[in-house]
Parts: sequence; C-alpha cells; structure tokens
Amino acid sequence: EIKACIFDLDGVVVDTAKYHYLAWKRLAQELGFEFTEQHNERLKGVSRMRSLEILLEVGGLSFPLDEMERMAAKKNAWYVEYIERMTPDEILPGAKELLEELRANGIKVSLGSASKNSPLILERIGLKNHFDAVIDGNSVTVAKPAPDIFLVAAKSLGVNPEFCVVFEDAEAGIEAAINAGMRTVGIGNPQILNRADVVVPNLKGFTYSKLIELFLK
Ligand code: B16
Ligand code: MG
Repeated sequence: EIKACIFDLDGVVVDTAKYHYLAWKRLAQELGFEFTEQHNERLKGVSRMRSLEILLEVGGLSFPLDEMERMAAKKNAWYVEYIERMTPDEILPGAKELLEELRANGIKVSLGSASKNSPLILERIGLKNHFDAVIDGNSVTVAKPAPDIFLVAAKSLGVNPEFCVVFEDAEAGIEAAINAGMRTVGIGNPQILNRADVVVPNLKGFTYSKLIELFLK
C-alpha cells in the first residue's frame, strides 16, 4: 500500500543541474582549470560542499576550509542569479500533473531535496503550494545516501517509510531511499539507477494508477 510520495527536486521536477554546471564551471575557470559536463555528472544529488571537494579534486587543488566556504558561497551567488530567472515553463514534463493527481487521490506528497535553494526554486516555478511538506538542505544537513532527508519527510507527513515511494534521478538518492526502507522510482538511466524498483525516463504519463499497479504488494 502506498500512502505518500517523496520527490527529489533537481533532475525530477526541474533541470537545475545545468545551472549548477554553469556556476561550477565559472569557479573552475577562475581557478584555472576546465570543468566538463562529464565531471558535472558526479555532482548530481551531492551536497554543495561535497560538490566543491569533487571539483577541486578534478583540478588537483586543495584549500583550507574557510577558503572553501568562501568559494562555495561565490558559486552559490552565481547559481542564484540563474534560478532567480526560472519560470513555470521549466517544470519537467509530467511533474506538475502527477503532483496534482496524487493529492487528488489522497496521497501525501513531500519534497526531499539536498538543495538549500529549494524554497526559491519552488517559488519561481509556482509549485510552492503543491507539497504537503518541503524537506530540503535547510532542514536536514546529512547528505544522501544517508536516509535522513527522506525519513524526516515521511515523519512530517505522518506516514511510515514502508508506505512511501521516492522519485529520484541520482544514484545516491536511490540509495538513500533504500536505506530509509522506502520503495523507489528512478528517473533517467536504468543502468545507473539499477537499484531502483523501477526506472522511467521522466514523469510524463506517470499516473496514480500506474503507481498503485507498480507497488501493489
Ligand atoms: P544547493 P537534489 C541537489 O539537488 C543537486 O542535485 C546537487 O547538484 C546540489 O549540489 C545539491 O542539491 C545542493 O544544492 O547548492 O542549492 O544547496 O537533486 O537533491 O534536488
Ligand atoms: Mg536530483
């Protein structure tokens, strides 16, 4: 039985990875090395500071913590410039329809994102009121693959983890959901998301009845 759905933000509801990439690339350029789209794959679903560690690893550089915090803040300021300009057109296909259909059928929905910028993004794309709970990097700082974000989401919805389905595009996110004892729908590449219960390319055409059919047991 399914009582709640928890949605990751970047890669499931919107494609903010492209803005993260532009901002990280700019930081790398300032530091004197190239940061490619392929490198950027490693940052998906990962926290801001961990992303910076990976980026510096790519450049073969290391800095003291206070310097790194300054760099992360700088990257975030550039990133915020992009997301400030987001519009509802940027909602990924099927996401809004699914959120509405689930709630119309009595399924509780929560956001479960690592991003501290989630409130601003939801506001810009007009989905602020589409969630019963918004759990993000501001309320939970322990990063995926730790189950914390999803467990807090389930708790704030008042639903036990076994009755929750998580929608995730990142490997670390699928792992976090499994660690939380939840069912999983992977969004994207089935080879990368091979631990998910089911993988779909996007949410287009994903309906309430499909969800119920998939997780009958
Ligand atoms: P911020 P998600 C994640 O969002 C992104 O995939 C990841 O690339 C980013 O570093 C992380 O949020 C933190 O974002 O810097 O805005 O706090 O996939 O968990 O929705
Ligand atoms: Mg994601």
